[in-house]
Amino acid sequence: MNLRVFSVNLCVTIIIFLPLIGLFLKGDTFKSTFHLILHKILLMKLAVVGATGLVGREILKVLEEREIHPSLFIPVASLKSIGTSTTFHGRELKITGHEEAIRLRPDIAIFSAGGGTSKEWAPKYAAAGITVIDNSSAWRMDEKVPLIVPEINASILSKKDKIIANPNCSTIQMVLALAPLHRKYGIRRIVVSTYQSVTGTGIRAVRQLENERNGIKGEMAYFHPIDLNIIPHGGYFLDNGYTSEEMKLENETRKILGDPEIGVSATVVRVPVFGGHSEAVNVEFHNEFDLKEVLALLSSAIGIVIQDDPMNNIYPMPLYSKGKDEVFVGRIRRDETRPNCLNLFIVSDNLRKGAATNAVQIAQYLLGNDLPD
Ligand code: 2RA
Repeated sequence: MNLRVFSVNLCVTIIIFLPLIGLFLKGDTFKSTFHLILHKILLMKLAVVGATGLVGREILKVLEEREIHPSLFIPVASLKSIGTSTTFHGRELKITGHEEAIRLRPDIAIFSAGGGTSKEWAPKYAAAGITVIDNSSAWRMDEKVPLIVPEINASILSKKDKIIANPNCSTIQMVLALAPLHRKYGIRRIVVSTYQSVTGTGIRAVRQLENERNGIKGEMAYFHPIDLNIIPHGGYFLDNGYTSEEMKLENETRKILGDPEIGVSATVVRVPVFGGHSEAVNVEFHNEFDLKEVLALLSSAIGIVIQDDPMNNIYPMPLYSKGKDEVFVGRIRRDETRPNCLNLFIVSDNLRKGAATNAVQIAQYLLGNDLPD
């Protein structure tokens, strides 16, 4: 269906039904419901850039699950996808190009189309007054760009922020679990080894693993076979011997937790799984901790699910995190070799909380809050 026809239909439906809702709701309830509907449904226009990619498709799914119905929804993708279509809330919508998307002036554009596209186009959307939530690494370490995990630091957002960065998947799940512990005990140092799903590399890597499992010779996303293997190489190698993916974990963690003194040492490993990223994390605190209190802090943290009953074989695993929004934490135990040190195992679906869900949560925060100037 044509974008315009879709949005006109939706507006007409809402205008007809609003007075009917008013018959059942009185006074303030009606006013606040009216305001909510007006603000969140009638006025909100949303674009998703990279709508046909692995993360883009997940963003559409998360928006649908959360019953977010923008008055105008603009799926944007690269030149080769223009003219094709995608389905959103059961409606088929044509894929649009950037110029047309900017002309339609969405309130928010969620980008998930790679660093090059974000570098080039995010400033153009922002200059047109559109707030960009960017999933790539293009803007994350820019001092003027907030790097947001809503449960931790959405309160730093202001109306001036026209480009907002979504952190890397492996960072999001780690900091979500560590933030409540950092607030209480102060993190001195983190040593993390990751076991990252092929979905983090993209559709070519998913196909490589599928092909290898099925004995089919096909395109290689990695230099090496990934099935029956693990590859200690995520992103590209830098002069210091670390990979770009490792440095993201190090730098982004410090920025989100707001503490440049935290030491982070990361090793990123790609493993032949589809479901999510796993992380073995060793954390050293400035202050003493009590293990029961650690469990209590994690249990009450929003978005965290504790799976920690090893005697009954209960611990987080990527197979079971797939399609879920939570971050799963288990194997919580003291590092007995050093004071104030804790070990944890942290698992989450990198396409969900690690990308799509976090981006949609940022959009929801923008819509649900009157940001300061
Ligand atoms: C990965 N950097 O390698 C990706 C996801 N953002 O898993």
